[in-house]
Amino acid sequence: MNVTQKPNILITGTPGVGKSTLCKKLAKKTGLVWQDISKIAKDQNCIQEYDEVYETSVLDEDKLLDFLEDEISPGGNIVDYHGCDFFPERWFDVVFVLRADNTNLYDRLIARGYEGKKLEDNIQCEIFQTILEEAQSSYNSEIVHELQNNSEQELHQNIKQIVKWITKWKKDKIQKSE
Ligand code: DAT
Repeated sequence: MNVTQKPNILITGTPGVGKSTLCKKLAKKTGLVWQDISKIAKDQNCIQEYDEVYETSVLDEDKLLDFLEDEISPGGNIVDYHGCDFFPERWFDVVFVLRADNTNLYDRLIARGYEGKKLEDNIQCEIFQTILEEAQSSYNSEIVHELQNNSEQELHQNIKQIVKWITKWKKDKIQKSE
């Protein structure tokens, strides 16, 4: 077994819960590669259409997954996206679902310029814990962890917890290889 293996981590949650902020810091701290799926989809032309009703891009999932496979298979990635049911289950060693209280999320989305249906849909998505349930039904529930991410203090704690998880994962790999 290759003991220099690195895990693949999925960070998911409703838009505005703080995925990009956390992934950027986590990548800097750990050396893992932040894969910002929304940006990659744009850069690699993996947008099928723009959904006018939901004011969101519809991904060409097959094309995106084909592009990502080579990046993901060696390990060492932090994948950041507001959905998680279309990735292959085998890709991820752990899934963290970020959560935020409604009032915090509302303020963050307003600051981002969201309004009307788009704002309401995203707030409802968080209230109904849609992404958490999507993660729990798409992956082994033992690898799915929910993290509250309302404040700088919680962000700091979350990074600490994920770094701790990575350390343990690596230690377990080394022990298994001995
Ligand atoms: P996402 O990538 O999930 O859409 P983001 O990282 O862009 O979210 O963050 C949305 C906004 O919230 C942005 O203005 C930064 C702020 N933010 C992120 N994490 C936070 C935290 N833990 N506490 C307070 N504000 C946070």
